[in-house]
Amino acid sequence: MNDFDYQPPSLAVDALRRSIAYKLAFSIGRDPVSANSLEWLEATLLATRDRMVERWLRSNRAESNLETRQVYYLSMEFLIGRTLINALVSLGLYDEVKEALAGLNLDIDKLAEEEPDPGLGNGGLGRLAACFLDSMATLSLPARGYGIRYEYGMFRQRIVDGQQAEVPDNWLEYGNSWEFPRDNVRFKVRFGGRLQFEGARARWMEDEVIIARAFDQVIPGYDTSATNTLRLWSARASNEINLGKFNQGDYFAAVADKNQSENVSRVLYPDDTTSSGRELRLRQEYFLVSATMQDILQRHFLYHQRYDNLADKIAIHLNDTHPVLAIPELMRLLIDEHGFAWNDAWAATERIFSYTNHTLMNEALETWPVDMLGRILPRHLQLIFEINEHFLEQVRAQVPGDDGFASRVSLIDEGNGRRVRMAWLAVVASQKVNGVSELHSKLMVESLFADFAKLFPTRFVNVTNGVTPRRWLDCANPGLSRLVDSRIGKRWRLDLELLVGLEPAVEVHDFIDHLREIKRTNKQRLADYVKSELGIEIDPDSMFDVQVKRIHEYKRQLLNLLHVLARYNRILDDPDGDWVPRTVIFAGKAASAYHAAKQVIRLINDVATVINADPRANKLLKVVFIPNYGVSLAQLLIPAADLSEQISLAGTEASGTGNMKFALNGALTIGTLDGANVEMRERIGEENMFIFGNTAEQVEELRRNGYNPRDYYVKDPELFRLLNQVIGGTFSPTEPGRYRDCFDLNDNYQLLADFRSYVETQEQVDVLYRDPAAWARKAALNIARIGYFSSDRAVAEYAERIWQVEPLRL
Ligand code: 26Y
Repeated sequence: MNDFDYQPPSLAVDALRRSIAYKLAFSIGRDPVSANSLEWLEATLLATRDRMVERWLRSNRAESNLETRQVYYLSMEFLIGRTLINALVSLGLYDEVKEALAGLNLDIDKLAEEEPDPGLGNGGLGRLAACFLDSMATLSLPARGYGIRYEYGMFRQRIVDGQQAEVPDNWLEYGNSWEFPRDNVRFKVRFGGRLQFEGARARWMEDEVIIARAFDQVIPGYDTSATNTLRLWSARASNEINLGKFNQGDYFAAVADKNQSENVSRVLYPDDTTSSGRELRLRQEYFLVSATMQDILQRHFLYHQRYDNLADKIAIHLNDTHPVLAIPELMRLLIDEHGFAWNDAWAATERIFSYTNHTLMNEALETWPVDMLGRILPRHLQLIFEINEHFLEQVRAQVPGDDGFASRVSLIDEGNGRRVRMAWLAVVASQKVNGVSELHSKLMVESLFADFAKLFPTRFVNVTNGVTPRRWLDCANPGLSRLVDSRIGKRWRLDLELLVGLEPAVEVHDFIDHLREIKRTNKQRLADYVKSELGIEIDPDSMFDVQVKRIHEYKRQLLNLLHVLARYNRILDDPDGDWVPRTVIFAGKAASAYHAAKQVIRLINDVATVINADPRANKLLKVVFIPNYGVSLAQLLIPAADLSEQISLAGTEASGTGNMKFALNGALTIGTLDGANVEMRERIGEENMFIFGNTAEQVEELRRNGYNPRDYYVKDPELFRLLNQVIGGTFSPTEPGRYRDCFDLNDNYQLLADFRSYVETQEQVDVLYRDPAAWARKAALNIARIGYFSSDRAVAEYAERIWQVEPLRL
């Protein structure tokens, strides 16, 4: 049987069952009688993959049309999550495969949980890239993603004695059935060495060569035959072994060298928001962009047989500054390899690139020491200097006589041991630069890029983030999806704003009751998980108050914990009070070298130990830290939440995307006016969210006037008491000094300034929760009004305003 020619009957359950069994026998070599669940899963993946491939080939054929302009989305991170269920949902085959597997005595959902979850990203930025891939395919855009096939993704998090322990994530251990290794797609990536000039062209006398090998992953669009590609690069040593050393008899050194070069794609930097500045990271970034740019140029030439129309035919998007070396790499390839004059190469480059900024925080901005860059990438450093010279010449003409301005915008920071400012390079070379929420984009042009906004007033735009409704509602919350279908039909999956059609239903008792039942079922499912993973009983009738995201000071998990402690004290003070039972759930990883964040995890667990064991309180309050947050856990947690904690210091969270996923799943938000929360409030309505705390302007004002956290500490007795408890060791009796330095004296993220307002707002949360129907009605309004925050809308904006690309006609 040839699956490729196999037409509609293959969609039938019976045919699916046969092709799964066929894969089991002929691709895996197993007898159904003795196959284990991993082998059945593998067989199911392969049978599913076959059904994606035909569409994929058709899409690729359509892309080779000479009129088409291609988008390339470059990202050091793609957090795509598990693929099977999402792929089946996209193909419209979920029910059929479920039935086919049931016929083999297998449960599809149990099987699907055995699929490894590739954690090739840290958090929001990587997950956004994955949502965008899904949307680009669904909108039939001619787009490809490029990234690195890290052998080890984000570490797995264990909690040992209350503390985070990092365990390597060997996700490829049992192979990856979704990928197609492209043994014939290989590019050389060079490092080090020296330059020899012939006019404007440089010859790079090579020193070290690494081979980039392509692995392709199919990205199906939903309900369309459009199917895109995510191409991930893996490093291979250029010579299997270093022959020189081998001949000298040093077998060990020869093999060690090979391992050294392959380190480039070994492991993801588990470092969210702080720029780590290590040499291997620079090499990774260059490895991604060099292979990618060579591949892009090769494909372009294959289609067009010329390079002079490059800027008409391709758009390259930089997901943060991490792939910014693509800019000098394109210049290098055009000048040194394809004979472009400098000005022509620059003219093309300036039209090709666009860049998304994801943070304004100083410590997260990438800069590289000039020395290091010159040693590893001499030609690129030299091109960056040239770009800078041209740019500063233009600056001096535009803003004459202001050396301060010129040194501020210079690509080279002369003050700081001489470093290259990667964000500046991205801005200078991009035709568009965007922030990820209205507030963030506004602050971006007022602060970080203020000087550049004067030079290039039309370059800066906003594209508010979005999330894919396929994964975050359809796959994650089948119960709610079915309820929505029953009211407004199924098309919301392709046009999320259709959810407004639910508004009339919020007044319908039956609908609201249904919504509550679904939430209850999702909460029970999570409670079962917590019981089986952690041995902790949580009550699905208590309010599930959830904060899940990377652990970072600016996100203020500690503020959440301060509220927990206030509540605990109040319960102890009045044990017979009429309390609303709550389960406060945390999850998230801390960067492995981020001490303060790791202490937060430890404190959460210490507090949990004390509260959960206290019979005076533990019927009314429980605290759980669920280990190893990632896409899969998010799919379980988010649909089970009643309350979504989005409490970052105003002006620090660029957008947030979890905030959108929670609202889409019918949780109410308690949050500050930060990132996309601001726009959520505009659309959902202030009365349907719990907004508290200082605004970004007030935060700035406090800072300007000399913020003094002590004032709050001494003036607020409740705060005074609980801070003293933490610092004094109430939650760490075996080591009373453990949290002595936990609260940073400067309180850089102004927890204390927002504490009172937060606690008062939490009281209002309780009031509403006592009225389940009123709560559910607001939850329904959140769902009905969240449609704007679809990644389809975001990607359509990119396509039109930034990339100028159109959907493929298939
Ligand atoms: C430099 C390097 C080690 C590094 C690696 C990852 C630096 C930053 C990051 C990740 C940043 C990130 O995830 N940013 C988040 O991007 C989301 C998508 O735009 C936003 O919603 C979120 O507010 C922002 O923190």
